[in-house]
Amino acid sequence: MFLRKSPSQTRLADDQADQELQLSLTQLAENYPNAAMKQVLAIAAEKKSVIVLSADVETADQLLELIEKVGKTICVLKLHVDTIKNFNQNTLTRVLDLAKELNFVIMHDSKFSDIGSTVMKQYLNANYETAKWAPLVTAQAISGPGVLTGLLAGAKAAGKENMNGAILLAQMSSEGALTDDIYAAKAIDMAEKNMAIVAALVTQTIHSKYLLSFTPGVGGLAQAAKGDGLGQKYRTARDVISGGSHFLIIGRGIMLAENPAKEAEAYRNEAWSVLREEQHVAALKTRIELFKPKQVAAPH
Ligand code: S5P
Repeated sequence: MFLRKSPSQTRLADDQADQELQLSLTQLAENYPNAAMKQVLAIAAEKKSVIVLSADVETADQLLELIEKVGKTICVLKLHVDTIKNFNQNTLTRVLDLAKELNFVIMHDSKFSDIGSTVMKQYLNANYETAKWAPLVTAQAISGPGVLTGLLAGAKAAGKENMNGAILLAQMSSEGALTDDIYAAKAIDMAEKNMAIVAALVTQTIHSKYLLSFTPGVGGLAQAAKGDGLGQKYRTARDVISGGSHFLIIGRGIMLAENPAKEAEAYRNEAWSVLREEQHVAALKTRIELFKPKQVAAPH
């Protein structure tokens, strides 16, 4: 006979699945090779959130207002400070205070793509000296591993060696992106060979055995059906996490909602309820094992 679970049994099973996922994220944080991602994973476990808010607003006031509403629900805030008209040093100071107060890590979406020497200078000097205040930055793989060598050199020069990390784009979300499967495989290989600086990947459908994945192009069913009219493609939170990604990068799906705080919570709960499914927790556990220091056999 088929027995239905009572509401209290369901609640108990959900609580157990929550705890299991929280424990896996915490253990992965302990073993993950990059310091900035360790912090992201610890916050994800604590807040039960794998949501990255892409705060693509146009004024400093809008930015601070959005962070005040949504900051408590996210594990990472992704910024392009150069898309905000009146962003200044005071805005940055306030954003950094909010990151501490509301407990999230900052990712600057620089999409570095030049030769290493230029990237190093951009990382050190552009956008209020990015290397000093953004633990995570994004980079394109198109110019080859020099981009990562440049970022590593920049992190060292800024006194942030072993602290900052690069998020390498292996696949893009936009219509007609040139990041086909062959490109993605090469980018992932490049990332895995440069884990002194690479913290994670931006991917869509192809993932690394080691590095965690962040995925943009996430929206509700209406966004998924229509796109944004400018080439962005969307999938639902459920599709993305079911496909093996770990963190959702969401901009307009939250920003433009009538109630951004409520919408962010809805995305957080949806993503979390998929990630705590057995097969995804098992995949996280496999990564924990891969990163654990190998036991060296004692000499006889
Ligand atoms: O492939 C990509 C990589 C990135 S980082 N596709 C993207 O859309 N992004 C960024 O994610 C993009 O720059 C934007 O800041 C965010 C998506 O915003 P949304 O409003 O479409 O959710």
